[in-house]
Amino acid sequence: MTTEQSPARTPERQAFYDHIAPANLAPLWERLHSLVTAEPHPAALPAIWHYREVRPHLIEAGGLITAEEATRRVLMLMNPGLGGEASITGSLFAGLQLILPGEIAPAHRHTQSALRFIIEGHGAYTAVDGERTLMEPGDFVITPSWTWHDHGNDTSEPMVWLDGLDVQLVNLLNASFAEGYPESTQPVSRPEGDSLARFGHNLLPVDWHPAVKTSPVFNYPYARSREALAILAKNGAPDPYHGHKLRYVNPATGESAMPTIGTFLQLLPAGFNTQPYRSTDGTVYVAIEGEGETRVGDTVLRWEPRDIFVVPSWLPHAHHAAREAVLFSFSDRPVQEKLGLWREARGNA
Ligand code: 1HN
Repeated sequence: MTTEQSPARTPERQAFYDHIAPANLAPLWERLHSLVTAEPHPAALPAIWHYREVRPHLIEAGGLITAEEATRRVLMLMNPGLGGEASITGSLFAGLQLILPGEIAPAHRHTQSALRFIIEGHGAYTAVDGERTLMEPGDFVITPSWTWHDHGNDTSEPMVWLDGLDVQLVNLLNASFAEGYPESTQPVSRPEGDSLARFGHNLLPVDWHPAVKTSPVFNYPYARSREALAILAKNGAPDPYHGHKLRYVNPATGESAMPTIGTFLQLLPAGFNTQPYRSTDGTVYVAIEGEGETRVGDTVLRWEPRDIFVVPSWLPHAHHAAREAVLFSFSDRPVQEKLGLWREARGNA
């Protein structure tokens, strides 16, 4: 099974392959080694987008097209190893979305799930199924599959967030549906903060049972998550591979907050070096606080706040924090875990 090379392609065999091709047939033995590899060989490359370099391009896009005309004014983060695919890893989409003061990104819904990780600006809103939430830097906001959503910026500053979506997963399975809402914004039917009060305080409404797989909390405010990390960092030693790392959960199930995308927040103390680690879920990171670098295989990615970088599947990586740092990250880990595919390895093994 670990054939590194295909058997020799003799003229007689080649003639046979040509002969059967019109019948939509082909020999597996020519392809086996690339279809079934001994370990993951992601086409995605380690890469980093420095926010100070990307921001001017985003602002430029803001002068070229309105959010309304674009539907979503997003610059996609194109993994340089993926040949122009709209993907940051083999399975996930990432992009930076800009909403200028006074703009609206019109309501629509789709089967792809989206996360927003807020990078810049204060107080623009996203509305999900009749409730608006105001967004602050570091907040993790969810748009569950098939929920109406629109965004708007009633503030005086540009608002930028990172969009993470399971576009490639949904398309692999040919399960994409989408439609526009008849109006540009959906009616607001619940006051701001309603979901957080009902579901975000270690309490659940009596007699409520989850109807969908996505967390009923759709904004995980940074202030609260950050406070948890600060207390952990004060109370004990960091994990050698992860620092102080927490995963965002659906409070109704204990599973990941989104069914297809796992999301994480970790604190690395000043001067801390994590030990080499790898896992099969290619992961997108956002540096929120601090400064440092991540060695991914032979590549060193140097990051500062608001930079976004990607660690492809199964590449050993280690973080170094020059100053106390906080990283947000997301990956397809819940999907791999559900399917029994997820693996990790500690050290250089
Ligand atoms: C989308 O609907 C949004 O709703 C953002 O804000 C990014 C990227 C690909 C496909 C749909 C949004 C998206 C997207």
